[in-house]
Amino acid sequence: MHHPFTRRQALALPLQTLAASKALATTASPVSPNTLHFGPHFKFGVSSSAYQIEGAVHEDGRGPGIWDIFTHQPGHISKHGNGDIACDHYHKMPADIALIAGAGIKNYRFSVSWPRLFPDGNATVNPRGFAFYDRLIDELHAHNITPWLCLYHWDLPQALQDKGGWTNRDTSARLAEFSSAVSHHFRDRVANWLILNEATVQAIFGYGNGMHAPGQRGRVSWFAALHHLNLGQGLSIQALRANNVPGRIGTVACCEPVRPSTNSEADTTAALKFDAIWNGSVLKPLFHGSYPELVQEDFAPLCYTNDLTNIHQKIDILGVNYYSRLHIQADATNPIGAYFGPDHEASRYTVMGWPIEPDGVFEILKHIHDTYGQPEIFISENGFASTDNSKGSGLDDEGRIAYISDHLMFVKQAIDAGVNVSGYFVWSMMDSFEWNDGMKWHFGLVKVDFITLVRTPKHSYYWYADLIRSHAGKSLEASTL
Ligand code: GCO
Repeated sequence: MHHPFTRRQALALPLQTLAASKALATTASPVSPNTLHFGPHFKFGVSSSAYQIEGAVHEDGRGPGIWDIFTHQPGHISKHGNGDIACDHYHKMPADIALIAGAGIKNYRFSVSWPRLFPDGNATVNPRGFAFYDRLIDELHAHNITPWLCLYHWDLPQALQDKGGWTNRDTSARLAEFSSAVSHHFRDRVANWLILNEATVQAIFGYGNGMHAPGQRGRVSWFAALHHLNLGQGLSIQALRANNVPGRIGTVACCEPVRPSTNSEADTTAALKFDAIWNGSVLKPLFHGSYPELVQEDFAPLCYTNDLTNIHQKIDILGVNYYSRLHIQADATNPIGAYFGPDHEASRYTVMGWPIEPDGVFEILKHIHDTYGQPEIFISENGFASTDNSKGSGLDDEGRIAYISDHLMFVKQAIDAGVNVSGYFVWSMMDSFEWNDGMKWHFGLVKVDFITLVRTPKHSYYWYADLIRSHAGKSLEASTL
């Protein structure tokens, strides 16, 4: 997801606490792969997104996207980072897929870049852009890896932003056209389609507080962006269904339990409102066809006849991105009067200042299951930030192993409690461009040296490979019975 917590870290964590928590985070003892059993059909995977890894932003006919513009304006990104080169995945793709295959990972979630496929944001196709994803998908199949294609992970063509971006209702229809064209092209080779990644994060950070591209601020643009993303998602699902796309269709949302920072009335009210936006304003219209009561007034002027019917679509699978609970306080300077505040509950944090609260994943999974009709869910992102280029090799990432195994244990508990969770994808396959934080934090199972672009698997990569191998063994046993 992203990242409130850059701000929260500044609010909540004095440096000593960070140092101590880092120690705590890295000393928790990881669960051995053999004690985590998910059965032979559970899908382990890794996730990435186009702008964060591809680079090659001016190559082969790609057009400008909102992140290209935003990252090159001063003051937006830590240490002037940008995705111009990122991991140079565009050129190193076969080696990267070989790394995924090397760990025995059978599922890969990636996104396609809209500006690479339709550089002007209109119907003009860039065949060289399609050729890149043709090669990527073929390479995945050659390694027996299932592609999970996400259509939109925040990289809107700048040409559409020039017409208002997600504040413009028309962008919803453009997304549906884009989704239709992409699904038509790859329909025979992609079985898992995910429309959006985290509509709320794009709306809040891109169009609410200006921390992400395109850097817009304000209450009106925040709600407009969120509604139009929801609408674009609904229209895209319909377009894929109309195309009779043979695969499964779903989307990805960042779903995290929200708590008030303190038990004051103001913080409690703020937290309820924030929850209604962060979780409710994506899930409720999708599954129930209405916005949560607390935000209905905010969305009312945006909802044209049939919008909610168009958003309310059946999906086959829901991707849940979970990193930690959100702790919210009243904040008069924020457009909705609520924003990230201190967390008085957590005892461990990642170096990024995000609390480590693995039980929160159980809580949110159970909530979604109970509230929204027991959908099939997979964890589409969960991961641990480190700063591994600063000292040492950065390969001994025991903190990441502990984080992943602790979260998996709570995913398992959710499954045992009846929640239909069919997979778990680590964020991320390799270190990559981390939005407004640039290259400061690293989430990868594989280290990327951003100067030499050399990739080196970390300890967590081997641990994950062992975990997957232990399941493969079980599958063999099962099939010989
Ligand atoms: C997000 C994205 C990822 C992030 C990851 C770590 O949710 O922000 O899906 O692009 O990089 O969540 O912040």
